[in-house]
Amino acid sequence: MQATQTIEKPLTQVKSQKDLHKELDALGAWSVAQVEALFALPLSDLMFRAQETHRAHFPDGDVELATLLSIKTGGCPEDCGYCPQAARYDTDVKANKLMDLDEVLEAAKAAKAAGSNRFCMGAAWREPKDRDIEKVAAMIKGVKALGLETCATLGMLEPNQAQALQEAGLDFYNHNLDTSEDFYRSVISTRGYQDRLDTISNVRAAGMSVCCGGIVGMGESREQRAAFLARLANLSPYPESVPINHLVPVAGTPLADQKPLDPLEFVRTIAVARITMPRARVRLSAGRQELGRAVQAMCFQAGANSIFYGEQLLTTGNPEAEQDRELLAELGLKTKQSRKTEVLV
Ligand code: SAM
Ligand code: DTB
Ligand code: SF4
Repeated sequence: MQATQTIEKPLTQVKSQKDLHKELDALGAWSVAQVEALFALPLSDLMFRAQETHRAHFPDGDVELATLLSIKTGGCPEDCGYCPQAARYDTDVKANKLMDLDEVLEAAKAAKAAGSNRFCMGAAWREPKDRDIEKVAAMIKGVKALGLETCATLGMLEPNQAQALQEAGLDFYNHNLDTSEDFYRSVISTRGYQDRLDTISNVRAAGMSVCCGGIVGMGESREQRAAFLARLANLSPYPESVPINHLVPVAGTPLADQKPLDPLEFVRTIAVARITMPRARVRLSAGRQELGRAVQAMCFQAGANSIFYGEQLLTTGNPEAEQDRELLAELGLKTKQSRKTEVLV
C-alpha cells in the first residue's frame, strides 16, 4: 500500500541533469537508471513484462472511455511551446468565453449515450478565478448527476479551489507534469515544474484522484522520457490516470516542425508507464489519430487501458467514436462498464 502524500521535496535549486537524477533516485522507488533500463530491453521482453503487469492488475482487461470538452478555448496567457491555445502563438484557434451550463450538459449527455465513462472539462486558463470555480462547480454537479465520472483541467489550483471542486463532486483533476524537469525548461517558461507539483499536491490533499501525465515526441531524449516517467511513478501515490500524449505539432506553435517520435518508442513509453505504475489507467491521449491501428494495437498490448473517445480533443482531432468501437471490437477488447472510480489510496 502506498503512502498518501505527494513528494514535496523541492528540486528547483538542483543544477545539473546528473545531480537532478541522483536526487530523484534518492527520493523514490524508481531510479532514472532503472527506468532507462526498461526502455533498453529487447522489445519482446519489455512487452512481456508489461503484459504480465497489466494482467495481474487489470484481470478484466477492459478499456476506459473518457470524453473531452473544451469549455473555454484559446486566449491563454501561458507559453507552453506545444499548445495551439496560447494567445501569443498565431494559430487557427479562435478564443471563446466559458461555455454555458446547458451546452456543457448537452455534450455530456451525448458522451454518456455514446458509452463514455468519464467526462473531462478543459479550460485554457493559467489558473481559474474564484468566480470561474463557481461556474465550473455547477457543471460538475450536472455532469455527475448524469452518472458520469467527472474530470476537469483548469490550470493551477489553490487549496481552497481544489476543495470547492471536490465538494461539487469532481472525481479527477488533470494537471500534467508534461515532461522531465530539465527538458521542461526548454518548452515552458511561464509556469515552473514546482508549480505543477504544488497543484497536484493540492488536488490530493482535497481528496480527489489525480490524472497526470505528459507529452512525448517534443524532442526530448530517451533519458528525459525515463526521467519523466520516473517522476510520475515516484509520486506517492502515483496518479490514478496517466495520459500519455503524443505531440500534435500545430502550425504557429514553436513545436510545429518537430519530427514525429519513432512509433516503437511510443509503444515502449506506454509499456514502461504500465510497468512502473501498475494500477494506473494509462491513457492513449493526443496524437492517437496519427498512430494508426497497428501501433494502437501494440499500445493496448503494452498496457494502455484508456482512450479519449469522441472526434474532438480540445482543439485537435481524434478518431471517430464508431471507428474506435470497431477497433476495440476487432481487437477483442471490452470497454469499461462500471461507474466504480479506481482510487489508489
Ligand atoms: N490549461 C490547462 C493546463 O495547461 O493545465 C489545461 C488544458 S492543457 C491543453 C492540457 C494538456 O494538454 C497539456 O498539459 C498537454 O499535456 C496537452 N496538450 C496540449 N497541446 C498539445 C499538443 N499539441 N499535443 C499533445 N498534447 C498537448
Ligand atoms: C491530456 O493530457 N490530454 C488532453 C487532456 N489532458 C486535457 C488534452 C490534449 C490536447 C491536445 C491538443 C488539443 O486538442 O488542443
Ligand atoms: Fe494554456 Fe494549458 Fe495551453 Fe499551457 S497547455 S498554453 S496552460 S491552455
